[in-house]
Amino acid sequence: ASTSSKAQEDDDLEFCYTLLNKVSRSFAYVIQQLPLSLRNSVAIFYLILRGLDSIEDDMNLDNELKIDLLQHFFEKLQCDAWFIEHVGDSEDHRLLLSHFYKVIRVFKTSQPSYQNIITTIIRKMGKGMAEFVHVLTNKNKSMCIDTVKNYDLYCHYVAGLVGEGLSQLFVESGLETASVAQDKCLWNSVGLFLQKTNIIGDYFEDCHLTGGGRRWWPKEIWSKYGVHRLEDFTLKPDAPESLSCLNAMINDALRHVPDCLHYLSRLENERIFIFCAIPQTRAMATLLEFYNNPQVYRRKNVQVRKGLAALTMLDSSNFGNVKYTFRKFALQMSDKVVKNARHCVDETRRQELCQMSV
Ligand code: PS7
Ligand code: MN
Ligand code: MN
Ligand code: MN
Ligand code: MN
Ligand code: MN
Repeated sequence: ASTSSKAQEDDDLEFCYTLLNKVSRSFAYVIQQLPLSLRNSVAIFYLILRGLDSIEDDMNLDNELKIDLLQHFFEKLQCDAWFIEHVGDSEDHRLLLSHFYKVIRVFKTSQPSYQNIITTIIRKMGKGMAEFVHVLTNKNKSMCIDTVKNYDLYCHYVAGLVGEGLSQLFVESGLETASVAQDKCLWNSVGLFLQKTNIIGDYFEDCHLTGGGRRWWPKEIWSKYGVHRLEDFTLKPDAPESLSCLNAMINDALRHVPDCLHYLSRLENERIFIFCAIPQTRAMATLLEFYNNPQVYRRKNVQVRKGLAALTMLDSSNFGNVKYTFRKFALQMSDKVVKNARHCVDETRRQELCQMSV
């Protein structure tokens, strides 16, 4: 019996890593960088979050059922055989949810303190996502996030909390000091910077594809730029106002950079540092690519150039390099601002950017 349960454990773990590689090659790569004592638990944390997000993202699911699933998802982590079929917005995501009992079995092999951290984060995130389900709707096309304050709150739920959970895992592993998990402002910013970059880049996909109806850009920002509906920027991607709106969204994301760098400066373990730093430098490179780029309004997946992406991987091994890379990208961005002064109205932010880069 013990050999067969060992075989099942190996099989479950293999399923998890295969799926992780399918759903996110970039996170699969950075998770590989982690010390062994954290690696499997963070990989499982990723898949659990991905499961929860797949429920949130499924636009064919009835909102009442979705709210119920989101709020109770954390309880499923205690049910050995739980899975759900036909939910998820892609084939891989449906595969994950329909075999979720495998993820749960691996989850249960993590140490109890790790399990508690993960469960608490999933409970808080599911509750938070449920509060925002009203924004996700095919029926009322005018629904969107209203204020920047609520935009930050949504991003806190879906990404800031990931920062909290990861920081707690780092501390619990004994590889980082308690200070890493203490400052909400710092771990929250690390998550918000990634999430906002994702939301800016997913404009076309979220507004127009797979049912549309995901409007995460806050009205407080976009309503100043000459459209009545968020999706209308696609009708005039090159208009100066449209580009100014995009730049304003990027400026908003850049608010978090000082806190992100501060968070990174507190990390002591080199492997944990690399895990955290690569997505941050990649996000900064992505924002540089997006700055004043009308393609964001036209199509899905505006990509960072290959060379730039590779550079962020190579350059993320220590704080000095990361600071240097951020400064370089910030300078290139402020170059774009000067060249496109006609499009960019935000002189204050331009000055802030330039100051940040000296
Ligand atoms: C546990 C490594 C390091 C302090 C699945 C990592 C959607 C941008 O859905 O796949 O395709 O548009 O491009 C990652 C903080 C979160 C925030 C968040 C879990 C880092 C589910 C990630 C990642 C905090 C909720 C993926 C924020 O983007 O999105 C682990 C410190 C998952 C992190 C969502 C988004 C991540 C995201 P999609 P992507
Ligand atoms: Mn993705
Ligand atoms: Mn998603
Ligand atoms: Mn989502
Ligand atoms: Mn997205
Ligand atoms: Mn995406």
